[in-house]
Amino acid sequence: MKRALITLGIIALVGLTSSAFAAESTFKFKVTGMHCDMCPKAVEKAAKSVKGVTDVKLTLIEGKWENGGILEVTATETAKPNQIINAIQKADKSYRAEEIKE
Ligand SMILES: [Cu+2]
Repeated sequence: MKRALITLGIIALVGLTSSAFAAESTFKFKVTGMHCDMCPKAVEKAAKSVKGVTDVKLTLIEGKWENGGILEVTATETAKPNQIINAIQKADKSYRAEEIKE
C-alpha cells in the first residue's frame, strides 16, 4: 500500500513537471532607448528578473545598440508580456519595450 502511494506520488510529480515545460512560450519585444555598450546586458538582466522567465536573448539591429534590438524571451505562463515590459522600462527611464505580435 505504501509503495503504491509512493509510485502514485512520483507519477503525479512527473506529470506536473512535464506540463510546466509544455506551457513555455516565446515572446518578442522591440527595445529602444539604449544609450551605451552596457545597456543590452541591462535589458537582458531586467527581463530575466521576471518570475517565470527562463531564457532571454537580445539581438541588436545591425549589431548597434543605437538602433535598438529585438528581445526574445522564453517564459512559462506565470510571466506576462506586460511584466517584462515594465521590468525593462523600470531598469532605465529611457528604455522602451514594445511587444511584437506575430
Ligand atoms: Cu547604457
